[in-house]
Amino acid sequence: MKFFTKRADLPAETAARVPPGQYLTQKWPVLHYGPVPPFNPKTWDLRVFGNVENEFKLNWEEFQKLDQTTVTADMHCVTTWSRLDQHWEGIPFSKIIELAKPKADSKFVIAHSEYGFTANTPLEYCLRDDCLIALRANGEPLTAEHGSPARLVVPRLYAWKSAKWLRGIEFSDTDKPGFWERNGYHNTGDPWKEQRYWGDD
Ligand SMILES: Nc1nc2c(c(=O)[nH]1)N[C@H]1C(S)=C(S)[C@@H](COP(=O)(O)O)O[C@H]1N2
Ligand SMILES: [Mo]
Repeated sequence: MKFFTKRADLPAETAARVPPGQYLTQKWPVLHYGPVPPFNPKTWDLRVFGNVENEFKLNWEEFQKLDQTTVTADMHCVTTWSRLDQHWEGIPFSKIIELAKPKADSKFVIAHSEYGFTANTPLEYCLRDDCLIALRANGEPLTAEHGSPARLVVPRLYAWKSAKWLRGIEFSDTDKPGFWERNGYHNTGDPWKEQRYWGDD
């Protein structure tokens, strides 16, 4: 079987789910900049902070105990692969909103990951019910390469926004372009509008 399939070679209903310029992949590629960080459950925590009524920090034990949800969503990487029907399990982003109570003028979410990686996302995409902090993918705990123990998943934007090895969520009234956004990638990154690089509308 071929690993990458052009839209033109797909049945119409599958092709309709693959954004322009993307190829369907059956296997799940690993993509990131820099090394894979170790996970230590004794020292791991998630810090939620910024323009909110209630900043908080949860350790691994506390975080895992939050109510979980499942999401099935397609995944689109700007390097042109798309994977359909990824199955995610984890903490719905709405839980973070409920606990943190972002102030009314919060417009952006900045994900903070190990080694200083950040990714900015307009808050509206994180308010959709397909946004979550995933702990499991396709029936298994996240592997180290795919972001263990916890990663953000923002299915409606290119996958570089889905920060692996998540350690912090910041809410902000001003935008703060993240690692890829400062290095040539579009600030929003909607795959259906092909917002890949700086200068794409
Ligand atoms: N911490 C961190 N998360 C990251 C990245 C990164 O460089 N560092 N790269 C992003 C990119 S470019 C993509 S396409 C997806 C890929 O996720 P995957 O390796 O699970 O397929 O992770 C995103 N999350
Ligand atoms: Mo990517």
